[in-house]
Amino acid sequence: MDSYSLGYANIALVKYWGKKSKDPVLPFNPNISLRLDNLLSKTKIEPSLTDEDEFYINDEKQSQEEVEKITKFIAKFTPVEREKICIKSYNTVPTAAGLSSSSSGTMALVLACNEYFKLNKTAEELVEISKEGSGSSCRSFYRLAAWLEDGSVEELSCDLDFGMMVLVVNEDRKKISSRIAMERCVQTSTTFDAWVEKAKEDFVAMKIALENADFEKIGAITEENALAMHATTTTSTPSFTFLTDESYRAMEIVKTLRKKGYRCYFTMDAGPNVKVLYLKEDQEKIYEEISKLWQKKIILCME
Ligand code: 2P0
Repeated sequence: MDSYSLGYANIALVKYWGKKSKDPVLPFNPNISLRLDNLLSKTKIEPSLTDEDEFYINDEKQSQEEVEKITKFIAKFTPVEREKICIKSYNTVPTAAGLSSSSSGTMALVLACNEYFKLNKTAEELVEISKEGSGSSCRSFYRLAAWLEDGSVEELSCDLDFGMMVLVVNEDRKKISSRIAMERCVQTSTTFDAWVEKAKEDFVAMKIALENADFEKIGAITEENALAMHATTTTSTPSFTFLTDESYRAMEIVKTLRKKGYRCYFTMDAGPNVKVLYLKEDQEKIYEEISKLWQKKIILCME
C-alpha cells in the first residue's frame, strides 16, 4: 500500500481565535477560510516494525511527546485493540510556523486512519473527527469553509479566483502553540469580548462580500479581522505577540502596493509570516512588484 492521503492547509479570512467549549471543540465566533491547494500534507500509515507506535514528519522521527499526542487523538476514532503503527507524514508546509501545518496534517491523518483501519466514515464524520485534532482542520475539507459556533461546517461559494502568497519572515517552529496562545487570550485578554463581537460582525459582512464577489470588501475585512485577532495577544497577561518588525515591514509592502493600485491584502496567523490575498489574474504582476521589495522567501500557495 503506497498511497498517501492528502490534507490541505487553509487560511482564515475571518479567524477562529478562542474556544467556547473544548469537548466538543466549539469556536467562540463563526469563522471563514480559504483552502491553499499548494500547501499540503501527505500521510500514510504502515504496521510498525517495532513494538511502539512511531511518527515521522519529513522522515524525521518525532519525539515521544508528539507520538503520545497523536495516538491520544486517533484513539478517539480507531479500534481500541489495534496493532502498533508507523505514521509517515510529509509536509510541503513548514511545520508549526503559523502556516497552518496543523490543519493539513490533521486532515491527512484522519483520512489515512480511515483508509488504514477501513473505518468507512462519511465525509461529514471525517470533518467532525478532524476538528478534535485541530479545530481549524475541519475547514480544510472545502475550498471556502465556514465553521459555525454550533460546530457545524458549511461550504461557501464565491465566483472569484483567489490567489495567496506567503512572505516568509521565519519558518521556525513557533515559540508558543496556537492552542496555548488562544487559551491565554480567552482567559486574560482585556479586549477578548470586543474581539468576539467584531469577529461575529466580520463573519456576516464577509459572507455578503463573498456572495457579491466584492474583492475590495473581502480584502478589507480580512486585514481588519487579522489585526483585531492579533490585538488580543498584546492585551493578554503576560502579553505576547506573534508579529516581528519584519512582519510589519511585509504589511507595509502590501499597503504600498495597494496605494499604487494593486489589489492585495494581508493576513497573519499564529506566527510572524504574512500572507497576501489577491486575485489569481493579478498574481504575476503582484509577485513581480513584491519581489522587488521583499528579498526573502515567498511561497505561492495556489496553482
Ligand atoms: C485560524 N488559527 O482561524 C486561527 C487564526 C491560528 C490563528 O485556527 O487548538 O490548530 O487545535 O483548535 O486550529 C490555529 O489553531 O487550534 C488556528 P486548536 P488550531 O486559522
